Amino acid sequence: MDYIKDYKPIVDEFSLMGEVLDIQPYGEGHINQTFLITTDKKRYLLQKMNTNVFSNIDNLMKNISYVTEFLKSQKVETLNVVLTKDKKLYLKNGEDYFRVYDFIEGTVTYQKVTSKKIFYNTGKAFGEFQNYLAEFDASVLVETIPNFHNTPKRYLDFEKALQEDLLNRAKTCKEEIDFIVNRKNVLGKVVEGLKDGSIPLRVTHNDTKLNNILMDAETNEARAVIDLDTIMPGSLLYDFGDSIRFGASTAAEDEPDLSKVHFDISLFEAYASGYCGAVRESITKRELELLPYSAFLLTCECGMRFLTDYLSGDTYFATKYPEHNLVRCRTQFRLALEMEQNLDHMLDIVLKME
Ligand code: ADP
Ligand code: GN1
Ligand code: MG
Repeated sequence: MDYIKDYKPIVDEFSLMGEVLDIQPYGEGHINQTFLITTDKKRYLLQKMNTNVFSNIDNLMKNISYVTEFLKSQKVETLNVVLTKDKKLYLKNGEDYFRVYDFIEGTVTYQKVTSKKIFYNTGKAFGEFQNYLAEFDASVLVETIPNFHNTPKRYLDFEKALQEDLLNRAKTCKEEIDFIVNRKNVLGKVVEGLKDGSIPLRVTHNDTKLNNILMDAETNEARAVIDLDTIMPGSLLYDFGDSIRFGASTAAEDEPDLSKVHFDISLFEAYASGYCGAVRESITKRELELLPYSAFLLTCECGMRFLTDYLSGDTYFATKYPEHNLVRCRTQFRLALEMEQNLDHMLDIVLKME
């Protein structure tokens, strides 16, 4: 595919420095289409935003603008939105929506944790990010995906997809269906806690996987939290749990060989130590006690979302082959099972961090 030919007219609508030399697909995100733009002066990132997932791009980009301006005012390194030539936050081209960010140089994203230190740094950075957001006025934010981490609601979506079974795939994933059906009644603790006030509502990132943070290429210290599309009111348990889901695994999210997939409790400890150190002043006792459960919950939730998408015909997450979502679901349920077996041990670890 000739990306320059296809995307140069789009890129030309933005206020870039220099002559465009190259445009290539970039990164491993499951939602937006990301491209690296190289000019003779600097590099940028172009994203074709996913309008199937985000129904109101205008509100989404306003959220990002508010949050990034707020972070910049606190001298925190963050995404910088490059405006279009007519000074807009994004470009609408027919049915398609595009945005451009400065490429943050000298950084790397990891698809898998390669050392405890990196995961400790990630925990510390997401904890600090939580602290910055604590000062942010939640009333200006629009919920970009309502009920994003409402796990019981996600369970209903799964049931619906199972009933419809559009591609007749249910027969190929009976074990996975049973796994989540058997846990139906333990998926509500965070939603219920937010409702009855025992868990505080905060402004949270909601998509805290390892490749949504840029690490300094030389020092491996965290430089910037990215992928700010889902910053919304939520629970810090969502952010903690989702990081553990992705990072405390011995294998990739889509590893087909399940014998390689395990929950690594020493990575859990490294992340928890970085995170709890950063949020020590603000985390409540109840939140602390629920950190182990949140890892189990978010891993069940994500596995269930992959399963739902598999049953619905792969319309949400980007996939590279027909069973991709099922393979991802299997890794998540394997991890969730091992987390479930280790909840007491995880609790001992976090209670030491009080
Ligand atoms: P998605 O929503 O599809 O996950 P992301 O916004 O997370 O898209 O971007 C995908 C990948 O692109 C990230 O995981 C990261 O590797 C890279 N990336 C995104 N923004 C930047 C940036 N401003 N500078 C450098 N790399 C970036
Ligand atoms: C998606 O956008 P990305 O790839 O960083 C998804 C997350 C899932 C994750 C699973 C908006 O994250 O919720 O946990 O895939 N983002 C959205 O890898 O749905
Ligand atoms: Mg991402």
